[in-house]
Amino acid sequence: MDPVAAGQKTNGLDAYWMPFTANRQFKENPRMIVGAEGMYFKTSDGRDLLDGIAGLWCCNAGHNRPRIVKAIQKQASELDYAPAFQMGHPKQFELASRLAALMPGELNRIFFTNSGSEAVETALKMAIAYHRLRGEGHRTRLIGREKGYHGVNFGGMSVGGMPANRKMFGSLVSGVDHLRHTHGIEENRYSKGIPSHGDRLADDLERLCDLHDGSTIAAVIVEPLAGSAGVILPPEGYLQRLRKICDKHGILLIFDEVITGFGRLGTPFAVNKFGVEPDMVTAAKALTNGVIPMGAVFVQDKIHDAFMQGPENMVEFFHGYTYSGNPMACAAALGTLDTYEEEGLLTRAAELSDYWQQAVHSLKGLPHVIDLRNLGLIAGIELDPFPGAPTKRAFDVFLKAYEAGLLIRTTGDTIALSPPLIIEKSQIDFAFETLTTIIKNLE
Ligand code: PXG
Ligand code: PLP
Repeated sequence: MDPVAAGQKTNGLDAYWMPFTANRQFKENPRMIVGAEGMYFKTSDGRDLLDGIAGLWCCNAGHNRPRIVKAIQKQASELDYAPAFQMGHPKQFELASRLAALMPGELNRIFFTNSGSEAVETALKMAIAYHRLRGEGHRTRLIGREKGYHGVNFGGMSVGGMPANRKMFGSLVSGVDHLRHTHGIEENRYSKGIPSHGDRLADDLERLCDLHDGSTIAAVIVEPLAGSAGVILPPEGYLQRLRKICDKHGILLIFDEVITGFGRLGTPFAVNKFGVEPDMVTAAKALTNGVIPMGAVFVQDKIHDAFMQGPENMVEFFHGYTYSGNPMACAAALGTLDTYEEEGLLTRAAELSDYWQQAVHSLKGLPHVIDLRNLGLIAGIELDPFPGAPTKRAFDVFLKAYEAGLLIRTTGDTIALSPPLIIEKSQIDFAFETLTTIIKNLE
């Protein structure tokens, strides 16, 4: 190939097929990030962008944090990789113990994956196998919820409830059904924090137990607070009610805490916030501050123990990833936990949440704003869709915010905010002043 063409091939934008991106639109007018520090990204045109979304809900300690950087550098020079199967390295065990200590109750066993999607697949497989090991092999159904997001692999996509993420991919995993979502309850509009109406939507699980017979259901998986579909909160008492119905029918409850984990709601996990203990918790993202891919499943002792039977020389769970408990990921996670601990970040959102809530609700009454939702350091700003062009209005805000030095995320016509937990009040002010100006001037 001639060198000019080869240069174009390696330096151009064509080769990279970007995930969850409008590729053609992006490549017409690329938005490139070339650096990051603390609360800010640096763009290729030399501007600072306030990170209003912690990367993709993952950089809870902000960017380029020294503890994490050093941990990775040291790990790379000591042990780059160790086989994940039938071999171990000390940091896997140290990390699992520290994670178990963070989580209340019986959620003491940790299985490592490389993403939230893989954590979900792992938890679903564990649930079905657990019942089989206990002589209830007929419990194979999985229940998710409308508008749920559990990653993009087949299990998570099947229990997930975002139509665009499902419709192109055939018949998905069989034996899956969905609870009704908790979005759009008129009485909850503009509620501050946890909304008071709608806990009875949990009773929808009774409907599915009637339909399928509860004894055929292995597990229910929900996000305690649904992030991807537009910051949808659990009504007061809803998660408690779901727990009760699961117990009544012998169904495992899985909380997908890929977004809510690691301080996002002002407590280490949503489990602490709501005082409801599920049988398993999936996590990822902020586990390593987003720096190296890693996910984890927190499993109650009883589930783990059910697998520990049969001959001791046999593999107990035929499942795992080449990079489960990868040394670099473990080092990054340990550096991350150190940072969270030293800076009190797992509870900092609770200290800021009143200020945050006030800032969020200061947008009430602006044109096109039809709902505002908040919890911990999360906000959902729902806009009236542009007639005939859903998603356009929110995406316009995204583009204008980017120009004005603020990175936000949009899903449908909802703006989602979820900044690093190190954010200062003055930066919260900047974010909401910027959004106010943009929204006021929308078409
Ligand atoms: N479960 C939940 C609850 C999530 O939020 C996943 C699983 C999948 O994790 P991985 O690591 O496989 O991406 C997620 C991820 C958005 C957005 O725009 C949300 C996610 C990922 C990317 C973008 O809201 N959530
Ligand atoms: N595909 C092939 C051919 C493999 O050999 C493996 C792992 O050995 C995988 C997929 C799964 O890869 P991973 O363990 O990174 O998920």
